[in-house]
Order: sequence, then C-alpha cells, then structure tokens
Amino acid sequence: MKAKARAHTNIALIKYWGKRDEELILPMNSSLSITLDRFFTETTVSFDQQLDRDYFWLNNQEADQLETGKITAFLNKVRTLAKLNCFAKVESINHVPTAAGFASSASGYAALAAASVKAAGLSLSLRELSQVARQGSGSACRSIYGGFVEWQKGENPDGTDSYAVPILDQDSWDLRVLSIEVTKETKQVLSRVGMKQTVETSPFYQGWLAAAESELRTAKQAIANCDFSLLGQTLEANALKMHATTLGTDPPFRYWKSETMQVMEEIEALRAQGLESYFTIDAGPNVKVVCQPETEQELSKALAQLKVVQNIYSCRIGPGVSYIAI
Ligand code: 2P0
Repeated sequence: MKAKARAHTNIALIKYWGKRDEELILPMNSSLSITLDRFFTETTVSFDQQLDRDYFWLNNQEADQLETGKITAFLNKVRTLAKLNCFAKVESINHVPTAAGFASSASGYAALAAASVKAAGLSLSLRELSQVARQGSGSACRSIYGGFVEWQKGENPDGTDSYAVPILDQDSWDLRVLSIEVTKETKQVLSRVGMKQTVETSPFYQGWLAAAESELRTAKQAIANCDFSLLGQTLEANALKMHATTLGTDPPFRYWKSETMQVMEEIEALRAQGLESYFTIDAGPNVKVVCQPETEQELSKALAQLKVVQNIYSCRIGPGVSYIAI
C-alpha cells in the first residue's frame, strides 16, 4: 500500500488557457509542451487503515489544512477508482524553484497521481494515468511523458478522451530552455483564476481558441521536421496571444512586468544579430527562452548582462514519470 514516484515539470509551447469543465479539469483547447530534466517532484504515498485522515508533508513540513484538503480531494478520485476506503500519508519533496515561476503543480500532481494509483493497487496505462493526473492540475497530465507531449482536449463531457500523448521522445531533438528569473515576487493572479476570468469576460477569447488550434498544427509540423525557426516563431506568437487575452478581461490583468518586457526585447535584439532564440511566458512575470545547444552559452552570457536578470536556470528536455524503489 506504499509507492514512490518522480515526475518532472513541463513548459507549454502551445498554452493551455481556459477550461470547459472546472471539476474534471477539461480544457477549451489542446496544448503542447516539453518536459524538462532539471526540475522535478518526488512523492511517496502510503495508504494505511490506521490513519484517521489524510496527512500531507511538503518539503519535510506538514502542510496546512487548505493544502491538505486539495490532496484529499484528489485522493478521493483515486480511492473511488480503486474502491479503497482508507486514508493516506503523502510525503512530497519539490525540486522546483517555485519562486522562479516554475509551476510545481504539473510535477506535483503527476508524481502524486503515479504514486497514489500504484499504492492503491491500480494498474493503469500511461494514458489512463495522464487522465488521473489531469484531474489534479491540467498541465500535470503532460508531465506523465518525457520529450514533446500533446494534451488532446477531447470532446466528451466525461473527459474520457482528454489526455496527453507523447509526440517525440526526449532524445530525438536536443533543445534547451533557459528559465530567466526577473523577480521572486509571487503575488499575481493564479492561473486557475486568471483563465476562468478570461473565458468568462475576454472578448479576445474566441480569437485565442481559433489561433491556438492552428498554431498547434504548425508546431506539430515543425516538431516532425525538427524545424527550429518555425517552432520558435509559433511558440512565441502563441504565448503573446495567450497574454493578449488577459488584457481584455473585466477587470483586466497582466502577468508581465517591465522586467519581463526587457528580457523579451533583448531576445528580439539578439535574434536580429543572428543569435536565434524564442521566448515564452506563463502565468507570471518570468521568461523562458527556447534555444539550440550551440547558442545556449552565448545567449546565457548575453542575458546575464541585463540588470533585471536575477538568475538563469538552464534546462534540457527531460523524461516522463518513473517509480522509485522503496
Ligand atoms: C500551460 N498554464 O499550458 C498553461 C500556460 C499557465 C499558462 O497550465 O487549473 O496549474 O490546475 O488546471 O495546469 C497552469 O495551470 O492549472 C498552466 P489548473 P495549471 O502550462
């Protein structure tokens, strides 16, 4: 009744932005990501008849009631699937610098899903596991696989056709991601809240949906041909459109800060000089830069010169979920 799993973070090249079902976490649009090697979560789950409730320890500290409640809500789905009626102790170690704008929810729920289904005695395919992880946090379904991954939005109201599929494995195309930290400030609109507000109030949302669909097709074509320029132009355009939707909400909000813009402008300037890379930004002010191995060092050196840059984390493409012997 005990299992331990590791899952890595992922960064979306075509963003997931908006839900059609809040409870099952079903997205309005399909998305595409790369799993990263550097940041991951390791989680141990033990189901135990002796426990009087679920316990959640994060980074060796017992979590508060609110955080434990979220874990219980997720474990309830696993208990229902496994027809299990006992509580669990969950111990998670996050090797993710959350302050640098790396969401830990993707690696967190992917590791929790993998460990909890195994501890509950279920034997699921990776596709089924991605559907379970999705119900903890949407982006977590993509972290089940390594390399390049598509989350197919599906059409069914019950979510049975909304899951991740691997589209290119981690060793097939060596891309690099520089995560540029410009602030450690965590106060911002949570992505869950931000995407809901966008779906409900932004007049730009229909435009986003149409564009995301065609950009996904282009990105998949670029990946099939290992066409870096096409993939880069597409992922950058997609990130800009996602952020544009937030400017149209009521009330409006934005994730960028002036520091964000400075990094974006520097990427454009370096590109004009022949140093090719492309930026993407998630639900926060920090910037991720996608580049090729041969220019990684030079780009990193150039970006480190900017006053606004506090830290640069260099990442490679990483693996999918794995189990750890205990
Ligand atoms: C993504 N983001 O595709 C997009 C781009 C943020 C911007 O997935 O509500 O933590 O738990 O399903 O997965 C972050 O949102 O949201 C996210 P929930 P999640 O990576």
